[in-house]
Amino acid sequence: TTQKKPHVAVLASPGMGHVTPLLELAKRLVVDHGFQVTFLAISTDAPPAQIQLLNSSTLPPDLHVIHLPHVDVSNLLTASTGVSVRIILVVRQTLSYLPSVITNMQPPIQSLIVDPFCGQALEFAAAFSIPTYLFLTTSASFTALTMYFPTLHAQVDGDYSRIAEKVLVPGCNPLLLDDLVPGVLMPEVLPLCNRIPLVKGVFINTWEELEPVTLGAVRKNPFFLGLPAPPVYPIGPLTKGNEDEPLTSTKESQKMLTWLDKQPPDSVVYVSFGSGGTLSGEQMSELAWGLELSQTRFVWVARPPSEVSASGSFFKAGYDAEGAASYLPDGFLDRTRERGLVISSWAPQVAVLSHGSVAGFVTHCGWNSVLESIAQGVGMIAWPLYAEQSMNARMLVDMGVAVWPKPAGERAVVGRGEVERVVRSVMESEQGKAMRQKVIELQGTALKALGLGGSSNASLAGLADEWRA
Ligand code: BUP
Repeated sequence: TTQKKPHVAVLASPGMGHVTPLLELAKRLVVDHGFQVTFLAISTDAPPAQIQLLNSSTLPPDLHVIHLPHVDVSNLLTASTGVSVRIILVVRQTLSYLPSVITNMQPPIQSLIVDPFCGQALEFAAAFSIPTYLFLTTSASFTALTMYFPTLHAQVDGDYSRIAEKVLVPGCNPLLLDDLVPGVLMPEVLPLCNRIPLVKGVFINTWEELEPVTLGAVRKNPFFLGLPAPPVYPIGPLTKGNEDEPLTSTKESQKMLTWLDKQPPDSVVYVSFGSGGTLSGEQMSELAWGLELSQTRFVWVARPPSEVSASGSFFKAGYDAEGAASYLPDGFLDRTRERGLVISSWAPQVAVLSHGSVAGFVTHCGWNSVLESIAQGVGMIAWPLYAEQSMNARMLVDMGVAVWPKPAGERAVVGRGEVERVVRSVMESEQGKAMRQKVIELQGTALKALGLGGSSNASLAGLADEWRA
């Protein structure tokens, strides 16, 4: 008997933080569940790494990538248009092609899976009566807050200064207001919240053992049961694999791996602030001094400071020809030549984190980076910069897998002494050892969740069966 092969479409907004987990989900549906998947990519302004990943010849045959037509938003931009507004404009323009793309797909699609920035797609899909699913590429904790947010917003009448210190999402661990403002509690998020009831289900890139309290609350707490909200499916951690890294390889990324091969086991700290993160010049300098004073080996994916690349850094995504060296303290590169490497291109992050010489990660706590670090058993130094990253950082500290350096002074800069302290504590101290143990424990639960019979595996398999029926 030939089994029915359901056809599912996956739509990702631009940026590796979204494309990577959605592509992993697409691969799993094809490889583990025998689906046919069409991956709809928004390639306008996309970083080269994204194009390389999606054009790879190693994708399974039943995974078909369609690049949606390029759009030109230049007439909508002003000198002050920020990166996120630009992405929103690109997505909106591109999605106007979606109805015709969807109607032409053969065989017709069974379901559509979208990431939160492609929310408009839900309305199109509804018009075609196509069941849609959201894939939130963040934590369950952020998902629960998103579901609770309209209630909270109404309670305080949109005035978040009326919230005392903590936000209590029913049944969940308390969240510190300071971690949520600015960047998380903002009225701009409401349209996304209001779209959640329109979907058939919400995928979350997490797993039971990582966020048991929150996942329990979302399923059982009366508040959540009373919402018109669809079921949640924890299916993570879906991260890119080591085998994907050669696809985005550059001369510099090769150099990085060769350099790591020459370092002793567990001796190197890896420093990267994601595709969107930049530090101020002053902060870069303190970080450099701190790394130097710690006398620890390091690889640093550095890009020019925020004063230089404030806007558009997302799209350049680490392809700054000049590199960051000229912004580092005088003589820094010479003095650290023997034990440090600074590069300014796209890094093979999973290959780096899984390398035997790497034992610590200074990270901006983007959710993908967090998952990759845990999946590779590497303890973190949390350095959140924007969006929900402080929430992620707090969770990691509470779980005992990260330390969070404290800024000082009016400009809230983390000083060199503090950098030296946290680097040493992760790489050398008893606290570092305990952290290593804890993160390896979590790594184990991640592997188990994804394996046959594991919770995330079962969660996706159950849904795949439903789609097949
Ligand atoms: Br930068 C960089 N190499 O040099 P996050 C990033 N990555 O492989 P972000 C590299 O991009 P959002 C590099 O491994 C991760 O999969 C990294 O996602 C990879 O942060 C991804 O960590 C970055 O979620 O995205 O870029 O800030 O804002 O969407 O969270």
